[in-house]
Amino acid sequence: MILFVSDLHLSAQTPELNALFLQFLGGRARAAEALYILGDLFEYWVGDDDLDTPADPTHAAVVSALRRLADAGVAVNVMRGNRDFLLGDGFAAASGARLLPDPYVLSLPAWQFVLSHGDALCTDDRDYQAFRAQSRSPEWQAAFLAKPLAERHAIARALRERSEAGKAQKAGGADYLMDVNAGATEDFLRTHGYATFIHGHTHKPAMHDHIVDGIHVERWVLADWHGAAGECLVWDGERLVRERLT
Ligand SMILES: [Mn+2]
Repeated sequence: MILFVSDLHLSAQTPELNALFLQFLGGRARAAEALYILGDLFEYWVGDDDLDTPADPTHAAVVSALRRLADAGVAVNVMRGNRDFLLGDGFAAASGARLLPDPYVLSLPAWQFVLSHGDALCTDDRDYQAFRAQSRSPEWQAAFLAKPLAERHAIARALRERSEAGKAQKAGGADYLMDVNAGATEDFLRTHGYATFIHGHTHKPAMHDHIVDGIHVERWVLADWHGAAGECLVWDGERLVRERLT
């Protein structure tokens, strides 16, 4: 059995979700052979060295719980999202998780999946894509990570506030900016051999049927975690089923 989650956005401001996720890692997830976290596990990640400063215990608690799950024999896989795109080798070493490239093809004996966070397909949001291109460059990341931690935290806070303001603006009439672009998605499905596509990011959980080049392709959008509830998508070897976590 394989579990998929995304968009938990954990931080010190989400104590209920943090507790729910720790409970999930110590319980439900133990029954799986593998866990795939498809981006935005954390609301922000300003560098792996942040783990050494115990000012905010949330990150350290989650990393230790991932480690315990990995040590229990569950394959833990983490993809970076648009919030925690700076997760690096230090995080991987501490958590026992394998960092996945985005996109990632998951070939199982019975089925083929392609996994992505999903933000790369939101091509209508030109401003975001420009920031994405810039912030994924090694030069930008090296310059950012060279700044003192306190300054990185301040920049991350400012970016979050700007993102929230942008979201409110987009929700007021330009909602399409916050969803994947139809053409880009079709190209993506074609490029990846019409594999079943699982992604998050948009916070619009659904199962979409696509017909691409006459071939039926399923696209499963994971639910974000909010309030006191989360969700995982379960592959039992034959089908995908959503499971609500409270
Ligand atoms: Mn996201």
